[in-house]
Amino acid sequence: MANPMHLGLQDAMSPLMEELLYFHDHTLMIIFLISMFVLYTISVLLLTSLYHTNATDVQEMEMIWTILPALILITIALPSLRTLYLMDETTNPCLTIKVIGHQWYWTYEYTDFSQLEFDSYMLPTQDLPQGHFRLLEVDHRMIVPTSSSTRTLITAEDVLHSWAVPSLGIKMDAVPGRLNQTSLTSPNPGVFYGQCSEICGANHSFMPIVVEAVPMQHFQNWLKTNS
Ligand SMILES: *[C@@H]1O[C@H](CO)[C@@H](O)[C@H](O)[C@H]1NC(C)=O
Ligand SMILES: [Cu+2]
Repeated sequence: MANPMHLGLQDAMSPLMEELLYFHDHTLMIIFLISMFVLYTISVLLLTSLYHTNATDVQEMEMIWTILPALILITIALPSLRTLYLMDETTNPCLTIKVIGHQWYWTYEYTDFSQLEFDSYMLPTQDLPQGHFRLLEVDHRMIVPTSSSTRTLITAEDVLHSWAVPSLGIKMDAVPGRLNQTSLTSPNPGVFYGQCSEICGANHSFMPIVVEAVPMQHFQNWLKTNS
């Protein structure tokens, strides 16, 4: 989750989010370099009388300002496409969980090994245990195992919602009548918070998402006792 006064992106808790953070830093550095160069050029032109020369007519200059931006765009496009295709990949997941958005709560369905289905509502502030996060904690968390990747199928029952967990690098639209697929991997145990990210009505801000990653053995015990 984000801490108070948090600037920038959340720490990466999945390999996918690491890739996204790397791409963000890479692109930001290029933007920074271009901005510095433009700022410097403008300053020089303003402070000196360089623009009285006819330097802009030079053929070589024409070549440079065509080829250089093309090269810069390629160094952004290639890592971007790589990450884009990585996000689409679902490599042998160990289970499938169906996530259904409702006005205004989420439903999770585990149907691989047993029939388990539950609703996940936000905990109202007056019921919040000491030390838990207001407007983020839910009554039933989505539990996943740490060892393998999980396939999540995302859809909605009524209107558009969006299932988003920033630290895992996931944001997927939940569209009524359609299924979206993404893979969720958390190598470490932990609790990850997210929120509905598509305006879906009056209680849009009160349908948070909590994903809890636990070791496989714990996950199996949890599944057994709950189904
Ligand atoms: C999910 O599905 C909808 C409609 O099928 C699509 O518009 C959307 O781009 C998909 N992907 C994500 C990442 O939300
Ligand atoms: Cu919603």
